[in-house]
Amino acid sequence: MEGKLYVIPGSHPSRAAALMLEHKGIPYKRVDMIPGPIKQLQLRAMGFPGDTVPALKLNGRKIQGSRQISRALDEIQPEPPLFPADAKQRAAVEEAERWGDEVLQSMPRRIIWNALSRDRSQLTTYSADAKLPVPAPIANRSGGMVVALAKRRNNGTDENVQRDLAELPAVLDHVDSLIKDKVIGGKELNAADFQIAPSIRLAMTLDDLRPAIESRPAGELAMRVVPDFPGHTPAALPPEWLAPLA
Ligand SMILES: N[C@@H](CCC(=O)N[C@@H](CS)C(=O)NCC(=O)O)C(=O)O
Repeated sequence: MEGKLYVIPGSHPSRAAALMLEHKGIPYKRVDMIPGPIKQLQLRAMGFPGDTVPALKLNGRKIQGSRQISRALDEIQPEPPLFPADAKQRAAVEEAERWGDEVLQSMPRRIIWNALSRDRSQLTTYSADAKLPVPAPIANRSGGMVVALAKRRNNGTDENVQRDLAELPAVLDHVDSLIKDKVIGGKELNAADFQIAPSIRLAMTLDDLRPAIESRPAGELAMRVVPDFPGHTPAALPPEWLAPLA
């Protein structure tokens, strides 16, 4: 059994899927794609129902979405599990994973595309470990267009990002409380760890955010689960937007 995992370099849910495959010990080939309309068409042409990554071909199945992938992996290969056997614990992990996907995941995505639209000098650091289907000079030259399209698609407006930054302390408090309640951060990592930690880790690639995160339990968990996330964005956001994080 070998999987084929379609990702965007630096995509945090893509990393979640990769980590879950590695947790299971399922071998896979990673296919790197560039964000934007061509990737969306390619995924549809391959028969995936949606146009986002992660998307996984495994055992004759086409599975798209980080939460669909966690469940499918437990079906295809139950050990080691991604969800606890105990019903109450499972419900807590499922809820944390849902929150990680529906609430947390889009925050660093909006923030980073906004920051990259202000300074994309380090954009290619996010694809440092990737095999992109275009030569590096073309990827460099098309960077401005990729960032503009992704910022728009992900609603990375100034207004949304200022709201995200105002909400970030409460969001980090929630992650810390999930760790304190042992829903995540245990000896055996689960689907919610793999969903939440890459989002926090992506946020930590921004110099604007890292100091507010790294010394918290959330930051420590992110470094434990995803020690080697690629990419670095220098300070780029207006300092007054960062006041809630001080
Ligand atoms: N929440 C879903 C969606 C993931 C998602 O939105 N992925 C982004 C990359 S992080 C994507 O594919 N965006 C489309 C694009 O940039 O073209 C999941 O966890 O699988």
